[in-house]
Amino acid sequence: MILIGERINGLFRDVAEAIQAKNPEPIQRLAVTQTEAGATYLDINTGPAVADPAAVMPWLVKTVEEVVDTPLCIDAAKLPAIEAGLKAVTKSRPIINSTIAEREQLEKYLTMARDYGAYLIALTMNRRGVSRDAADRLAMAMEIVVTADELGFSVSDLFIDPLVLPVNVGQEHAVEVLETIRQIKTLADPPPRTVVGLSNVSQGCPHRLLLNRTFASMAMASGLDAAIADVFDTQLVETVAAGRVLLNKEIYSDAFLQSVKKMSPK
Ligand code: THG
Repeated sequence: MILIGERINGLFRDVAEAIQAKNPEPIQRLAVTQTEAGATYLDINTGPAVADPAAVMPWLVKTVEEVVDTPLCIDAAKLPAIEAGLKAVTKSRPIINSTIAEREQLEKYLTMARDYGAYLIALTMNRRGVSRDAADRLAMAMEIVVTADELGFSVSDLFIDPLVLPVNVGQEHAVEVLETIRQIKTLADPPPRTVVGLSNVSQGCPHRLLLNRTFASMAMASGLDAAIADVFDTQLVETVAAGRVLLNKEIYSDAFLQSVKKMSPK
């Protein structure tokens, strides 16, 4: 499983303040320390407080690329901010995060991803909101796969996100997400990949890291390919490394805990 470091997000106060002050130092430190901790991608999101995300995203991309080679996951709610981020990327093939599963929006994002040679995260939600159960999520995943195929976008460059909700407000969702992850692999050959925002599962709960780690291990067993996650949780990173060995994705060696640093989407 690929770990995408979640920490460069304006949801966090230190990042919001750094963006506000155009101060690169806290962001560059998070880029370096997350990479050292085992992130093979870095999610970058300006956060909800920024007035013009399309103006800030290129600065965030440049600030991060100045200090690491780690590829980026450009996370924004609106297309102009994503496109501004894509234009600023100079190093590796980025991931676009994300589109909803509405035909018109899917077409725009798939075309953009194709034109920029990016991977694309597509959420199994539409204008009516998040799905209730696995069947609902799978129906949207199928729409995503079909649309990608029609537009000539490689299905294996798609990451489908079944959307994890906090377990304290939607307890029934976690098990539906696991079932969706399993079944998404049957939709196409080669199949799309899957990704989740792991820390969503524990938002507002005590024992957050325990919930995150447990869900990570369950989701890996269900076939999850990537997680946007807190890589500063050493035990989470180690759980993922052990999971890779146990799922036979990594050749066993006594030094298997090192393996998490070498993951790539290739
Ligand atoms: N799917 C996709 N992208 C995503 C998400 C997803 N991007 C954003 C998010 N979800 C994943 N990233 C985070 C980042 C932070 C938190 C959760 C998920 C988080 N933050 C603290 C909180 O809300 O309690 C912030 C407060 C703080 O500590 O300062 O939990 O699902 N594709």
